[in-house]
Amino acid sequence: MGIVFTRLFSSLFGNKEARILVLGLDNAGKTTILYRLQMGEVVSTIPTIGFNVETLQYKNIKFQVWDLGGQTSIRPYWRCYFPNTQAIIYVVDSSDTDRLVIAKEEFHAILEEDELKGAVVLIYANKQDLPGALDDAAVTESLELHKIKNRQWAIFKTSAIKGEGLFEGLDWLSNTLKTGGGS
Ligand code: G3D
Ligand code: MG
Repeated sequence: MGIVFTRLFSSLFGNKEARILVLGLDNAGKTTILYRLQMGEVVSTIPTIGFNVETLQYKNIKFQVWDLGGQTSIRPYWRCYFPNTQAIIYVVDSSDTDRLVIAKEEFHAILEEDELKGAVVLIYANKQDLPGALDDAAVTESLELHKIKNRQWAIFKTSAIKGEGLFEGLDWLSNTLKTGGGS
């Protein structure tokens, strides 16, 4: 995955600082995906404001990960991480049907953020290896992805544990960013 990633992303943003946010509810598989990219050291910080952010830096591209949901009081601090975000990777536990409504609400709230208006969205319908996992069409419906306006998006079925589907999603993402999305 590391080599694939280098090929797809190394020349993508020139020297411009770029940010890709990896978001979703806790337990969706975000941290697993970050390690799967095998791009180097994942640095975990717990700012005094109290939410954990994992960062993976590859050249001028920062991947930043945190859990959505939970305490509303810390949410304003999320905005520190919004500038220069070209893409959002939204990770869903496709087997956690009880929390899909919350996953949907958190997702649409993030899309409402002004500073993220230009970001391209890649959705990972993760944990496809688990019995009872919803497929991409069902996750599309649950997240009400048809409501997304004025931005490019795509959904991919993944199993972070098995490493399946992640590359296909990143391939779409890099192609979309190359042709001017996420500006
Ligand atoms: P998070 O960072 O979004 O909170 P994690 O999620 O990456 O910590 O993953 C939460 C749990 O889900 C972990 O299990 C992890 O191994 C598991 N997981 C992540 N992706 C997949 C997947 O595609 N399939 C399956 N079956 N499990 C997955 P533990 O047991 O370590 O808590
Ligand atoms: Mg995590």
